[in-house]
Amino acid sequence: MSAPKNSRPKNVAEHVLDRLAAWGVHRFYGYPGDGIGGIFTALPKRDDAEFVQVRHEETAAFAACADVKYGGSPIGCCAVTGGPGAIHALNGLYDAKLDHQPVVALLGHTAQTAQGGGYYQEVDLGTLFSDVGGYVAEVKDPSQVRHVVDRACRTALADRTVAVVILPSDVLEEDAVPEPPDAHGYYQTSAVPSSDPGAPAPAALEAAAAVLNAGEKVAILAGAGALGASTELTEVANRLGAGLSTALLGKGVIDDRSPWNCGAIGLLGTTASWHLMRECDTLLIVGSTMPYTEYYPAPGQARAVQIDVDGSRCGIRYDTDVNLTGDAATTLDALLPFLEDKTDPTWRAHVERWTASWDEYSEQRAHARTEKLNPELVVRELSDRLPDDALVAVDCGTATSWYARDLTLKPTQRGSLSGTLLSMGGAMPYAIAAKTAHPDRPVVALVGDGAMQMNGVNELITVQRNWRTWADPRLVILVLSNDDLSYVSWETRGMLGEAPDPQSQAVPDVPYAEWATLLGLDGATLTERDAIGSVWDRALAADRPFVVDAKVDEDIPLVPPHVTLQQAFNTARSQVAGDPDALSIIANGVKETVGAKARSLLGLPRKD
Ligand SMILES: Cc1ncc(C[n+]2csc(CCOP(=O)(O)OP(=O)(O)O)c2C)c(N)n1
Ligand SMILES: [Mg+2]
Repeated sequence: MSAPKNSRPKNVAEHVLDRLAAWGVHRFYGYPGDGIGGIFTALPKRDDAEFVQVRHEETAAFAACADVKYGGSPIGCCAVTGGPGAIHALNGLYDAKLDHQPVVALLGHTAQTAQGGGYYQEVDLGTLFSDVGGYVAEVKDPSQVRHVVDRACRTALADRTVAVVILPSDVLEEDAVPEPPDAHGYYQTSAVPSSDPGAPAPAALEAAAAVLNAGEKVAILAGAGALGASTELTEVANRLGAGLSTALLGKGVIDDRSPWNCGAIGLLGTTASWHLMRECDTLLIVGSTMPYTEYYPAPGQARAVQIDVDGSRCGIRYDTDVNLTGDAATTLDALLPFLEDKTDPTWRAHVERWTASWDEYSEQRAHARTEKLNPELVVRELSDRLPDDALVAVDCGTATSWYARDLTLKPTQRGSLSGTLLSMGGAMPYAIAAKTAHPDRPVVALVGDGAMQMNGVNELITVQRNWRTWADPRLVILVLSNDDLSYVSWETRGMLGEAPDPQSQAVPDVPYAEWATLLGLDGATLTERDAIGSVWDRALAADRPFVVDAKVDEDIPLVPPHVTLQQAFNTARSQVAGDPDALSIIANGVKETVGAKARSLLGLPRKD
């Protein structure tokens, strides 16, 4: 269609946004710069586009990923300038790639006229993004826009990955070619998403059912791919009399309070999950590629079926017998008619005993007296207070462990984190994305003080700028202030057998609640055990975002569900070899801590 009289034709930037809108992309996280300038002048002219300015391009990319994870947009999008802006965005884009989220990154770039000349900020973006991008293309001619944006969106959705569109600043200003000519070398592409693969063929379902029906002790491992299949998973689990473990990103798919849900698997997992996996005879993996294979059944122990939307992800963690390619809900639903009811309740009864004894043990751990606040108690006290529709954002650190073990979620809630890249600095961008996608839902972020200092204090400025537009202003940020990069301190003790070096591990004490107050937000410093509940209540009833600065003990051991002798020995060695925290670690140890095990291994007297 030709442009109306006296108005200029659309330019490339406007065409890019038109085409993205056709794919349902209406939200843009980003940060401006001259490379991407055309997009930033086109965005405000649209009434179907929302732009969220954050403090750092990495935040924009993390938030674009989290936008999809929290069910905000079908495709996440970030728009950043070339050179330094694009480089900043890389980490968040890798988070999306590794967690299989569809994200399109719009990268500004040096003008075509200057490329190759060593211009300011000129970086070879095509090369730099070739690993993170499942699709990478530079728009050098306006006729490319339609097919490049269409293919970027299609690839992001179909392959659940990152697609990168590089936009030289001068091309963005050129006249658009919305309808490429019907001529050799041009494409007429579609903005209609492809349908999902549907259910596997009956023969494959039958083969899977034969394995599952033959088992007497069935374990299910559910990951991110199972989210959205709560009903189907419950039916299959009940039919099979199975117990269930969740990978970090699958948490909440089944109510954590369900007696057959053994909770988290892996290093940060529960003893119940450890037993489930080590004693089952049959394994059903749904949407998970959790890579710590030592937490799976031993090789040869179980027959196994795997369901994954991407067939290439099946059979890569366990020697599976049948692999079903398909979306979890559709496939489980199609599998049900083939499954026989297991009538023997013995296995379920075992599973329920394991979960009950884990609950008792973790309750004891949370109530163990510690010098400063016990972080497990702080997180545990949130469980019963967490609103039914809450969204939770979690950072990488000990917060991940307390989230996995001590917080109970259910399917109406949703928690997320940088689940495969395990990057620090994810929680605040995720929380911002959660609030932006769902301004009417309460959000809670669990963040370490190291992560808070990495980017959280800055992103509170984004919160301050936007919170008044949220229908429900509640965003509670729990900072686990332990003045330490505690997770790594524990890795140093447990895996390297060395005392952590305060020069690298200690982080400065910062008054986070005061910083929040200074910004016009609310906050409280939490130091007293008896005040934990009332501070949560206050934070969750606040009329604005609230920072809880909890002064927690850094010496709470991260006990793997199955402590190996080597880990325990290494821990003991570091404690005896001059770790200044050794005494309080041991003093803080409840019965089953690494410290206590290590002491007994070394024949040291028990600390009661
Ligand atoms: C970007 C990034 N840098 C470094 C790490 C390694 N790392 C993992 S956890 C952690 C410590 C986190 O410290 P903090 O945020 O204070 O949480 P804590 O473990 O003390 O609760 C570090 C340094 C990482 N995962 N990501
Ligand atoms: Mg810390």
